[in-house]
Amino acid sequence: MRQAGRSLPEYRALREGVSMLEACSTPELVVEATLQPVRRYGTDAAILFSDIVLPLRAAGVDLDITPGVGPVVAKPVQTLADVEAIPDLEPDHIGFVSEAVRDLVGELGDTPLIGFAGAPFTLASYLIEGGPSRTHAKTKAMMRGAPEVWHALAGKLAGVSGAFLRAQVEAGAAAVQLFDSWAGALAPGDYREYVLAHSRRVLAEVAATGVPRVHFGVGTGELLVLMGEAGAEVVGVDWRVPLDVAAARLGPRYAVQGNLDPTLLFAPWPVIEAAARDVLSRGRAAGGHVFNLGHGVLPSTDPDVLARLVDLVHEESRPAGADDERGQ
Ligand code: 1CP
Repeated sequence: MRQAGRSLPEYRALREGVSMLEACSTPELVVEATLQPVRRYGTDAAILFSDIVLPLRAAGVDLDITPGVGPVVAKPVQTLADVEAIPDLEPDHIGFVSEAVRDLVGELGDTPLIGFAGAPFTLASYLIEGGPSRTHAKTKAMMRGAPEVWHALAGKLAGVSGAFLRAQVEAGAAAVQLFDSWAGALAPGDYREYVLAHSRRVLAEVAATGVPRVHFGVGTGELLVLMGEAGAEVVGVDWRVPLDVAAARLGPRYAVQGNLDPTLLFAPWPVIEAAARDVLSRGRAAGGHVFNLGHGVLPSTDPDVLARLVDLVHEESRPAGADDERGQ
């Protein structure tokens, strides 16, 4: 449940007067913000409190996360010289992340920690557009009009994200997720030509460690097979594609993750319950299923509804014969 913390009063209190990137760079705050939703909901895993643009900023790219907007880049990337000016990510740029991960693994005990990174396309879009974009028009213009600049940028970002994932796994993360949130803007042919090889390089960076790799994007129904081919064991699915349909596309080799529509959490409980049961039952068609929302938790979501949802999923997915010690 990405950004589950944002709907919590204890998260808002923790972040009072502290910018997002400052919070992500302070191990004690990272540990506390990561633990808050786990404490409240008893989820089966924690996701590191950080952001996909953090390693870029740590490497020296001038960017910030602006409240109500998202990542904003001071000098958008246009030329090969701009790409070459982006430093590679060195382990000592992100020592504070490694420290937070090590501390968290100690605090979490048996609860696994999921590390993550942004995929080259999604990161490139922020760098080229200068911030969030609805159309990704400049990004696509660079792909088609200056493919050598595009591939240099995506290659550089594959190196940054791969190094970021590796550092988290080396510090103890038990699984990783690669977020290509905006890849759904691409037709499959463009994904294959301009993106797949770069994302494959990121996932390959942690292949030898054996940690499960989740690959997720929004609106990626037509890309699920390609995203699996990029080297994931688990393919994240947003709420638009029923999980049994996703499973039929992917075949039994892959597990799926998802995919309750986050806006459904504003419906009356019986509606939520029926929808969650439907997700669980469709998920049984896949090689494995990690229950999740189809995208991040909206900040105005009622924490009590999330708690009830987690309890329902635990109740429904409890193995036959398990006793009440499950999840302790
Ligand atoms: O749940 C967690 O807190 C986990 C940590 C986490 C993760 C996994 C955050 C904290 N961000 C992310 C990933 C992330 N960041 C993605 C990929 C997942 C997704 O599809 O959303 C993306 C696209 C971003 C970029 C980003 N950072 C946005 C989206 C803006 C846009 O382009 O529309 C926003 C709003 C942020 C800020 C952010 N990151 C995280 C939090 C808690 C916040 C909110 C800011 C705050 O609390 O001040």
